[in-house]
Amino acid sequence: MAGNRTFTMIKPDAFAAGNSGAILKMIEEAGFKIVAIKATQLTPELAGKFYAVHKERPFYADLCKYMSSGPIIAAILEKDNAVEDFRTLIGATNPANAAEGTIRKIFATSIEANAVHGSDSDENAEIEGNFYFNQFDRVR
Ligand code: YYY
Ligand code: MG
Repeated sequence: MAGNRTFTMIKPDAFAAGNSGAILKMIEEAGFKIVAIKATQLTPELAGKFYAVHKERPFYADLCKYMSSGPIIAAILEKDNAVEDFRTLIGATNPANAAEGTIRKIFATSIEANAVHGSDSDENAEIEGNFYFNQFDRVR
């Protein structure tokens, strides 16, 4: 059975452009409830840990630099079928391929600066949420 939580980040490009509020509004209007949320900034080392699964990929170094380049918002979200429904809401990794009306289509400026992160599995949603939040940081 699909889980009911996912994890997101509003990335440095979207945060710096002042789009965090508009993105959170789209997320809430799509039926996701915020379970935990904070503004923070990654170090390059922490970005490297978060994206360790991509460490052999050619874009890894640039991704870690970019993701630590400015403030972000991290959040745990709750909804039935959360992981899949949130991936649908954000759209394809490359905004050029993202469907009309998706968050990345509206707010992303490039494949790297693609506005938002969304977990790709229930297991990773749990791991990624725990990367940022302890048990006292979330709604119970
Ligand atoms: O899950 P998602 O964010 O849609 O894409 P991933 O394949 O997990 O890649 C993570 C992250 O890396 C992506 O959001 C932007 C960046 N990236 C990139 O800069 N260049 C690529 N060719 C692929 C991904
Ligand atoms: Mg991914």
